[in-house]
Amino acid sequence: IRRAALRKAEEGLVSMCEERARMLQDQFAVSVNHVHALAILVATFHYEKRPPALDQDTFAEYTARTSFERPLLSGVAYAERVVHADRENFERQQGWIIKTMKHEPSPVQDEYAPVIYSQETISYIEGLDMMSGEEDRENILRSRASGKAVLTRPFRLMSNHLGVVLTFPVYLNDLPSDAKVDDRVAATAGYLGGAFDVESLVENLLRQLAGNQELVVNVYDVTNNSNPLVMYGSEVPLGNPSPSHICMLDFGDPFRRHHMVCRYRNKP
Ligand code: WA2
Repeated sequence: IRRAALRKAEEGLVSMCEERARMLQDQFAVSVNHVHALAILVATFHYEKRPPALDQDTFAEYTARTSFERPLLSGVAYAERVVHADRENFERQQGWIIKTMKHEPSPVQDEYAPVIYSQETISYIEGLDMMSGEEDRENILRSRASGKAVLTRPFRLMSNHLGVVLTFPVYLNDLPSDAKVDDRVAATAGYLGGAFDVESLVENLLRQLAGNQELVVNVYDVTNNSNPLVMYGSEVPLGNPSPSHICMLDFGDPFRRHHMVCRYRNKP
């Protein structure tokens, strides 16, 4: 009877973990797909119309009314690529100067990625050079070199919550799928991205599921297998003897690996 109860507990753990991993991966995927559509919206209405048929108010209204399509994102924004030779012109036209993510006037750089459109939920990133933050900068460089959606490692977002940033490149013209990196960089108009507020939005998602009380869920970025990074949940003390189940997660960036670890709060 004891053996049967243990077996049942183990099966419960596996099915609850798989349910959560599937839900998280699905909500992640729909959010990424919608950000992809927003990148196309900016290419179509900002760059393929003269003068641009998009402005901050329109972007803010559209992203607010479609936020239900991006359940795990706390907000989205568009940062334009500005090379140093164009900085003065850009700042004069915008009527403000490019600032760093520490809210200081930006020092001279080869190029910048100031936010020109933002969802109101993250309006605090307006005018900030997203290349001034290490994680955001790496994302920008990797997305424009590949033409694909990319994710940062987990880090403290400007909201002060743990999460990851998603970035899609926007190009000035269509590129063949095998385009060279240099051609991709030269054609780059800017970067459409958003913040996955994993700490609060995944908490919300899990709270709605049956069995939430008895389960401890952690999500890790295991891109570097010998140094797993916590993406969600609290650090589990080393040598925890409680049995666990691991589910692989696919968030769509082949450069990164993630998994979910589930265990019972109290040993069954
Ligand atoms: N968005 C929101 N909060 C953040 C953040 C970010 N990046 N970085 C740190 N906290 C406009 O890749 C382009 C969004 C960056 C996109």
